[in-house]
Amino acid sequence: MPSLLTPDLIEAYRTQGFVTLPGGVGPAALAALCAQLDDWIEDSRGHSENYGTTENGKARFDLEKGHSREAPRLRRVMNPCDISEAYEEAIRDAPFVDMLAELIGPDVKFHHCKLNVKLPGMSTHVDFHSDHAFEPHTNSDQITALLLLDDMDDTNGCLRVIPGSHRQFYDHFQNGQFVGAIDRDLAADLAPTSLPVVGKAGDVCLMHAMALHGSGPNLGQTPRRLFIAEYTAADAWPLVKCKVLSRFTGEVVRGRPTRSCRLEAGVFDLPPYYQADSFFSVQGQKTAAQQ
Ligand SMILES: O=C(O)CCC(=O)C(=O)O
Repeated sequence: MPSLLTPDLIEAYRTQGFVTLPGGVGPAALAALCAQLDDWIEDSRGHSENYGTTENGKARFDLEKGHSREAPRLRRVMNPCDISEAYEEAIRDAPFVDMLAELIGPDVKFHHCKLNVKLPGMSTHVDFHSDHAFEPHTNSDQITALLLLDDMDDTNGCLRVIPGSHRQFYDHFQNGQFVGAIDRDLAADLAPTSLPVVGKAGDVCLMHAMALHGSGPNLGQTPRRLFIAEYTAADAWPLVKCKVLSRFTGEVVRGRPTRSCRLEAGVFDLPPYYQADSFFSVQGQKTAAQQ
């Protein structure tokens, strides 16, 4: 298969820790992903607290505080691939999987996925963190694909990434507690150096799992919906119990399975397992049922 990534893009990924490119998914698949999510948002009107069940007993649908029938605030769907053909197909067959295989492949394993939704008026935001801090592996060939389901820019709370931050480990604990985010003062210092992931629906941002990223609330008039899927090289093995377990966790989606385990040197903290439905609670943001 011809390469989907130019040498410049591969170099940008290595130096900045992320690249954004068009064609992450085709138009028909994009329409199917959006239609499914629209249905779930409609359905959420009938619920007043988190609902649905996932493989590890957490709720599948996570509602922001203030959610109501009139103004739904569905902020996250855990592993949509477990309950929707469109999402199941995407985690295996979307072009973005071939793209990321050029960065961490040829042998690639699926880890988990989720939808992060910020409709206009929602206050959900994401404090700066790395995905590695939540799901560390034996080596850092670990990548997060963030597929834009809507056009995104700073007006509707696009993702922001701190370039070069993937070269070191950052502390995500405060007073001995895992808080799922870096220190607030450090975040304030680093935020001005962050770059926005601006793009059109169908574009994908491929981000190193150690890259620090976050995003503000949606202050605009248009939705901001991201499909987020995490993958590792097949010889990277999880060091902790998966917090967002999918029925497809560990499935090899490109290349071949392996028994080998590749170890990379480094020292970092292992996060605890948490029972909270989503990482928004770990970062201190309330759900619909909490006062
Ligand atoms: O929704 C976003 O802006 C980023 C989401 C994210 O970083 C995450 O869910 O780990």
